[in-house]
Amino acid sequence: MRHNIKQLHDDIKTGSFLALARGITIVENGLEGYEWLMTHLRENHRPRVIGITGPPGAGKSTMVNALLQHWLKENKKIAVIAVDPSSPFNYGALLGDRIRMSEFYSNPNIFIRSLASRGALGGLSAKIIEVTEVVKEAPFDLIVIETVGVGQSEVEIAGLADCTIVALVPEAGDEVQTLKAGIMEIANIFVVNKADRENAETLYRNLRMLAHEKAIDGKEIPVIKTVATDGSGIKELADAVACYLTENKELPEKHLQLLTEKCWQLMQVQQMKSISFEKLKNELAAALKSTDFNLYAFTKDFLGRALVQVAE
Ligand SMILES: Nc1nc2c(ncn2[C@@H]2O[C@H](COP(=O)(O)OP(=O)(O)OP(=O)(O)O)[C@@H](O)[C@H]2O)c(=O)[nH]1
Ligand SMILES: [Mg+2]
Repeated sequence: MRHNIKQLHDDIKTGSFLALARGITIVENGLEGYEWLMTHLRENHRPRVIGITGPPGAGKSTMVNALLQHWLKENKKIAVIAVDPSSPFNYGALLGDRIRMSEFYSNPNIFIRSLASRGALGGLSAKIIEVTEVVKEAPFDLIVIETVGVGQSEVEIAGLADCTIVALVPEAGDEVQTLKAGIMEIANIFVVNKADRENAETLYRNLRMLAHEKAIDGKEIPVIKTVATDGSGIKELADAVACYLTENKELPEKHLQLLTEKCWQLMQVQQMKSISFEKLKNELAAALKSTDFNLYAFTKDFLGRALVQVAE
């Protein structure tokens, strides 16, 4: 088994899409080889990650589609991870995604994978960090992650991405003033998509004003108008992304936050492995017989002994 997973890892590194797809499945489902793979990833191999988030139906997939066409002309090799919205209302759009992106399925420079956002209530798929780490092993120039901007996911994607694009549509024009502070914080580039619609100009102006107010050291977040369906503004968007990535080579502070949280979770999982439910139950049953039983003192004592075992 160890040999097989090592071979799979080597094949991922040399660019086999088949191996990558298999690797993702292993990681997503915690199959045999999962731990070996996760502990053998190269930390410093980092294709840049671009996050695209925004409300349902803002045109994110259409935009990714248009960006792919642009990047393909530059001979780039790209992976797209689409995190499926779990809401049944998005099911139709989901099928739409498949159809729109299907023209790329046979392209040797484009790898597309959908992930279910199961489990993580309103947030990104619990496995998205691991899956991204595996995709980073493959020789891509860029990795694009599309998520629906609801709840926690926008914040998480900012931790995962080197550059976060927040896509908004004219329908949101009047709401910009009330936009959640969170979305302002995570956007590295704003896109006003569906610029062919009425009120696009209002949203654009409002965002520019907001970007001006929130400028850091005189640097404003770029706001770009696009019509993803006909490709207008896509070149400008791709240029803005390239420019941002060139100017920001360091890991974003939010990435450290995300990794710390992840590390914390991994430690919890690791720690809990040393705790047998049966043993806990038996010891608890015995301790309960004592007249001075105290659950909190018992827990502290039990955990202390379990941790000593982990350390050993
Ligand atoms: N008029 C117009 N329609 C657009 C534009 N971009 C996308 N659309 C349409 O908007 C609809 C939703 O587009 P998607 O790309 O599926 O949007 P999405 O943000 O990926 O949607 P979810 O993934 O479900 O959140 C589709 O019918 C698109 O054809 C645009 O610039 N102008
Ligand atoms: Mg989509």
